[in-house]
Amino acid sequence: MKARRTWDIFCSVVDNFGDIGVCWRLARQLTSERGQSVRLWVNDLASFHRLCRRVDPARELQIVDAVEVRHWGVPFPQVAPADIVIEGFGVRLPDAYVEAMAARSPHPVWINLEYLSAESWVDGCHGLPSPHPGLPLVKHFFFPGFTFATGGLLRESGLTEARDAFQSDPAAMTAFWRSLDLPQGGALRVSLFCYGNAALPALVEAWSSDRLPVVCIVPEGKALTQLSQIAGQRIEPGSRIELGSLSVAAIPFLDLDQYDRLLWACDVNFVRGEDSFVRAQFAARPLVWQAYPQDEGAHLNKSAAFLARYASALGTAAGPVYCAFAEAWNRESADVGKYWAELRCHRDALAAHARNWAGNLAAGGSLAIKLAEFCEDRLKYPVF
Ligand code: TRH
Repeated sequence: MKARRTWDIFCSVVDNFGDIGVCWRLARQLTSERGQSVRLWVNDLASFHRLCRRVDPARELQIVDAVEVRHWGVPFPQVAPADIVIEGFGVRLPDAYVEAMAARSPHPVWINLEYLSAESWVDGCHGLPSPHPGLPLVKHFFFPGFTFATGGLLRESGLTEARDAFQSDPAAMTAFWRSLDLPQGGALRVSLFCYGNAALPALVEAWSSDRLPVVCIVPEGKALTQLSQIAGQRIEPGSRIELGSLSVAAIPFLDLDQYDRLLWACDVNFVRGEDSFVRAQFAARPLVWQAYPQDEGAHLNKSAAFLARYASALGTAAGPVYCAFAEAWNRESADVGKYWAELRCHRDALAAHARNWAGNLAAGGSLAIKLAEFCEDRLKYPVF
């Protein structure tokens, strides 16, 4: 019998969607699969609403999928801290709340949920404690990752079955494309979710002049804005433009579960950041990842670490060209245009590999379950 613990998850949306995507997935899974009592504090409910339409941006307190969703405003209300406190991605907790944590008996388990990286140092840092400099509290670092020594990846139970059922059901696929007002069949379907990328014009050029027709499906956002600039015309969500062999289909920003279906339905997915990156891997379709651009090229190390893992089983033909393309995409180099024609010749190998990769991802374990167990151990055997 699992203990029903209370959780406070703190999420600060800065300028993108990954933080709330991850925190929302975690909150949902802890309640639905572990029966936990979760309160999710979010500073920006409007961004949250774009991922989950049932969230009302105007409400300070609401219950969504059994999660208590609270607006994280200023001043922060006086509340009793939960058994387990999660700060999403190093966000700073309200001072009064931290003081209340120190005054509580027993002290809450305090976790900093970190960003995902495939770099090997993560294995040694996952789970490390960091004592508070002035209060009797210890924070633990919890790292998602690809090996069993890390916290694993967020994966709800039933994900593989739901994906396989969708991908093997032509009627479901047709209904999905119809819901987006897009016809089915014919061209290679590519979804595009990226940061502004100086390599995009070269990729668009390669797609438009290729003999293989490509439909590029782009949710509203930075990629669509850049595509509009490249095309020299504003492309509205719901509209479609033709550029030689390339057809650009602009769609609205989808909610989280519909976005999953887009990843499941496309032949290739360009993704970014953290959460879409993970979901594209679980989609079992070839992916190209753009790491969140950081100063001094730290994102290039992240991309290289992932490629070293991902491409190792791709074989000597497809592996090098896949890596060359993905590196060029992250370096924002026009070389992507040069590599595209070669890359798409390896479509079958890439598709087979994506399927195997998705199957092997379970090796690192399920993040929500590992996190719940990690916290339960610390509640049973507290440090202070
Ligand atoms: O939005 P992001 O760029 O978020 C990033 C990353 O988390 C990064 O690590 C962090 O440092 C930075 O923010 C501040 O990319 P990410 O992580 O893929 O998050 C996008 C979320 O949006 C993901 O949960 C999927 C969701 N999404 C939809 O729900 N519908 C859509 O149509 C699209 C395109 C995305």
